[in-house]
Amino acid sequence: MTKTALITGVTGQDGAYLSKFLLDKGYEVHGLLRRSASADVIDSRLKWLGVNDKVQFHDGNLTDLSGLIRVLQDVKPDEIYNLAAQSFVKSSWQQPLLTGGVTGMGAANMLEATRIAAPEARFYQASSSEMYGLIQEPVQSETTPFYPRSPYAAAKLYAHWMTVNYRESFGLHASSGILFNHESPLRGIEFVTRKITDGVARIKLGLAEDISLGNLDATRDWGHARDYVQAMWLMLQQDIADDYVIATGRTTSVRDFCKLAFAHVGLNMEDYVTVNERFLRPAEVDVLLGDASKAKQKLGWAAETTLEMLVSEMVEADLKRLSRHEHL
Ligand code: NAP
Ligand code: F7E
Repeated sequence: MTKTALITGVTGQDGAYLSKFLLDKGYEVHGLLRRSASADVIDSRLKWLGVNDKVQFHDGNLTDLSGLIRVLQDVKPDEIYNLAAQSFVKSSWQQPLLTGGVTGMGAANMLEATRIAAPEARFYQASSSEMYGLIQEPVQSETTPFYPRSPYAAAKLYAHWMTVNYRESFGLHASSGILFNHESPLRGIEFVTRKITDGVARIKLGLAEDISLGNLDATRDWGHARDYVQAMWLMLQQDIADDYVIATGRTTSVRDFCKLAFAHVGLNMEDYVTVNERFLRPAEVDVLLGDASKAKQKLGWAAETTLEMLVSEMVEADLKRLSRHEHL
C-alpha cells in the first residue's frame, strides 16, 4: 500500500532531498507551504531535484495550530517530518522571539496537531547538534548533556524535549534526530559552506575578488544532506521511537573547508579570504564532533559522502549555476 508523508519545511534543503528520497520509494508526498510573495521561486530546490510537480502542497504555517490540524485531517499522513524552522543561528540573536515561536513553539504546535488529528502517524523532529553548544564532552552522543549557546539552540532544545515528552506522555511514535551540520548544493547561501563554495566559484569566474568571513577556527562535523535524510526515514521505520545522533565522526575547521574549496579550482585561500567582525557571533559554538554509533548499530546507517566529495560537488554546482546565470 502506498504510504503518505507530510513534510514541513519542504522548500528547504532537507525538505527537497527528503521529498526526492520518499518519492523514489513510492510515497505520496505532501508539503506544508508558507505563503510567500515570491511564489515563482519558492520551489527552486525541489525543481533542482526535478520533483517540484510531484509534491502536493498545502498552505500552512508552523505558528498556526488550527491550520496545521486541518492539513493533517486532509492528508491523513502515515509519517510526519517536522523540518520547518527559522534555522539560521546568526539570525536567531536578531529575532529571538520569532525563532522561539517557529523553531520551538512551532514544533509543539506540530506535536499537538499530531496528537489531535493523526495520533497513529509516526513523527520525526529535526533536532540539532547546536543543542550541545558549549560542548560538555569532546565527542557528542545521545547521552552527552546539552548546553545551548544561541536562541536557536534553546528553541531546538525545547522542541527536542517536547518530542520526548509527547512520546512518553501520549505514546506518540515520535523520534528526534540530533543531526550534525549537513550541507549540499541546495544549502542556503547564508550558511558558511555555501557562502564559501559560491564565493570560490565567483572568484574563479572573475565575478568577485574576495570572500569575507567570520570565525575561521570554528570546527564542524559536516556531512551531506542526501545521506542524512535517509537516517530520518530509517528512524520512522523502527518499531520503537527513539532519538539518534547523525554525524560523520570527523570535524573540520572553517579554514580547512575553505582550503579544500579553493584547492578544487587551483587557488590558495590565503590570497582571497578576509575576516570581518560583522560575521562573528555573540556566543560561538567552537567545536562539534558527533558519535553516530547508535545509528549505525540500530538503523544500519552511516555517512557515505566524504568531506572532499561534498566540497567538490558544491563548488561544481556553483560554477554551473553561475555560468548559466541561475540563482538559488
Ligand atoms: P532550511 O533550508 O532553512 O529550511 C527551513 C524550512 O522551514 C523552509 O522550507 C522554510 O520555508 C520553512 N519555514 C520557516 N519558517 C516557517 C514557518 N513559520 N512555517 C512553515 N514553514 C517554515 O533548513 P534545512 O537545512 O533544510 O534544515 C531542516 C531542519 O533541520 C530545520 O529544522 C533545521 O533547523 C534542522 N537542522 C538542520 C541542520 C543542517 O545542518 N542543515 C542540522 C540540524 C538540524 P521557506 O522556504 O518559506 O523559507
Ligand atoms: O556556521 C562560522 C560560524 O552558519 C558554521 C544550521 O543548519 O548547523 C547550522 O548552524 C560555523 C559557525 O552553521 C562565517 O561562526 C565563519 O561557527 O554555516 P553556519 P551553524 O551555525 O553551525 C546546525 C547543526 C543547525 O542546526 C543550524 O540550523 O561557521 N562562520 N564565518 C560563519 N558562518 C556563517 N554563516 N557566515 C560566515 O561568514
